[in-house]
Amino acid sequence: MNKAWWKEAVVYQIYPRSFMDSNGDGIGDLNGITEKLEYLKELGIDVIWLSPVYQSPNDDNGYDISDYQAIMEEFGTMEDYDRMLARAHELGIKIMMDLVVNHTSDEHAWFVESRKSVDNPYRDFYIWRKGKDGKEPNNWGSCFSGSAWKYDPQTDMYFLHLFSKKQPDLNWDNPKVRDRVFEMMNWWCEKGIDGFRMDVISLISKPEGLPDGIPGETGYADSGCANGPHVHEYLKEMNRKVLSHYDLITVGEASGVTLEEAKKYANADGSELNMVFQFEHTGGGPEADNHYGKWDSHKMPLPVWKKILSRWQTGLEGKAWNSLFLSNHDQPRSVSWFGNDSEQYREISAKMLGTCLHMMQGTPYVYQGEELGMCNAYFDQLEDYRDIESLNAYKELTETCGVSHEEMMGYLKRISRDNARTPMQWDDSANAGFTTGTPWIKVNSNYPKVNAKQEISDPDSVFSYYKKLIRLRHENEIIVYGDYKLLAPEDEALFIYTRMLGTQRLMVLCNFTEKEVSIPAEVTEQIPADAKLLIGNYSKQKEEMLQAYEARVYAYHL
Ligand code: TEU
Ligand code: CA
Repeated sequence: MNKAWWKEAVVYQIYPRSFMDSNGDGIGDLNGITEKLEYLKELGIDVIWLSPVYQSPNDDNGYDISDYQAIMEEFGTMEDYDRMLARAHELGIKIMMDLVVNHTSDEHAWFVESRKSVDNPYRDFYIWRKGKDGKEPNNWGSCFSGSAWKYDPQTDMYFLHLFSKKQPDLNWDNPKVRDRVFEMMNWWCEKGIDGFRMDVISLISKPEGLPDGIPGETGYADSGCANGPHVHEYLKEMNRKVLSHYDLITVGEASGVTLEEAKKYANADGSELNMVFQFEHTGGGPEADNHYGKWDSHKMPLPVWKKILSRWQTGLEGKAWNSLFLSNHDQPRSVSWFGNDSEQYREISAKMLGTCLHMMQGTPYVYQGEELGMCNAYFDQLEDYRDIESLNAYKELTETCGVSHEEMMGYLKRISRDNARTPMQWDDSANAGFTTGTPWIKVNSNYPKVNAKQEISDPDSVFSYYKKLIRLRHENEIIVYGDYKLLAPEDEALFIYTRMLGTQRLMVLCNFTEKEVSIPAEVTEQIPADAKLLIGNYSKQKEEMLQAYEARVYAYHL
């Protein structure tokens, strides 16, 4: 068992735009975060993953960066940043920066130079190609709809953008690009930051010759850039030139990553990253059953979902390290998607989901508001949405795929990224206490009931429950390091697993339905009479039954 602080840590993701507005302009900011650090201390988390706060024209809310060494004006100044970092450190909280280096903004100085002429020194910082028969160089689609190529009349060539037109992809095959990125990373490390979450790092190495792919419903093909030919070589170089010089926590966002690939990215030998985010359990893997990209995806049957998570639990055991998450700023709210956000079951199912995830092996990530059981936004008007992915997809699917307005509004209500981006609900005052001005995106209307102020003082709240989950992880080595084993894999309602460390055992029991379900005999037999109930989301248990969305964790010795 190889111990490491980042294996024992719990990470909290902040989406700054929606966290806390300190100056009434309706936009969350750095001083707002500093104000709320005590709240995070109270929750007990160890690390903050800060979504991008760099200078950006905000085509994709900061994931389009125009200067990596400057702070977005709306968020504050570099002095505000330094104050936030210092205060976090005083409280024993580490800061992990979002590193977005698959692409920059088209307003980044490198791109402004690059597009000027074919012999500009920055030309090869990006991926430029001639058109083919008056059309795009290949049939790749952008993740945000349409072609992944944009024509630039200045030099009569196209540039590649896997995301928006304002997010040109960097050319990682150019050693100068790598050096500039590593230099910038070292600059942040010297400032004293504690780690990096690396945006779509699995996409940085493009396949040789940029070949066409097989087109889908929209006429465009997946780029096939995931886990490209040189990605591991580049990450090893990054590790040598940056990461290995500091004591950092690193996680690669790796859409399209397979278990075999993850063993390389997150190799226990420390040659690349600490861990990756994989997306198979959120519908991004071979088990997904959708055809309009993610939009018409369905909640997977529980046995399939258990199989995926268990494959990652056991597959990386001793070889690499897992990250654990159910939500982030790109996903619907976890209680709305995996649980049940009705008035009756919202709290109980949010606690059950927290239990199911936090008792697994890996480093857990809590997305802001998840600890309150915040729900999807359920916006009724297209005008309420802000997210570029949602707005572009609305246009593409209704205009070229024959999806009706009603159908698309339904998809957005379930899956739009804006569901996770409504303001943090701090209290029951106007705008949930997020801003004294007009919020940049609507506040979820359930804030009078669902808010931090109320939950902090309630020992039975989702917040208090998450606090306990986090404390338990810090106090019990078995939760961090124990081996994992799935029980009753075919059970359609219950997710049951054990954790094993020496003679210690944990038995984790979760009911994913609103029905009462009996616990299989093979499971009850294993739990000795003197087993201790470590945590549970009901005040009264029934011996052989799990109640609606009930979760229990027993601890015992063999
Ligand atoms: O997301 C990467 C990614 O794969 C997204 O396309 C994701 O699949 C989608 O948002 C799910 O709906 C990262 C960031 O997390 C995201 O916010 C950025 O927009 C994107 O990269 C581009 O930087
Ligand atoms: Ca503000």
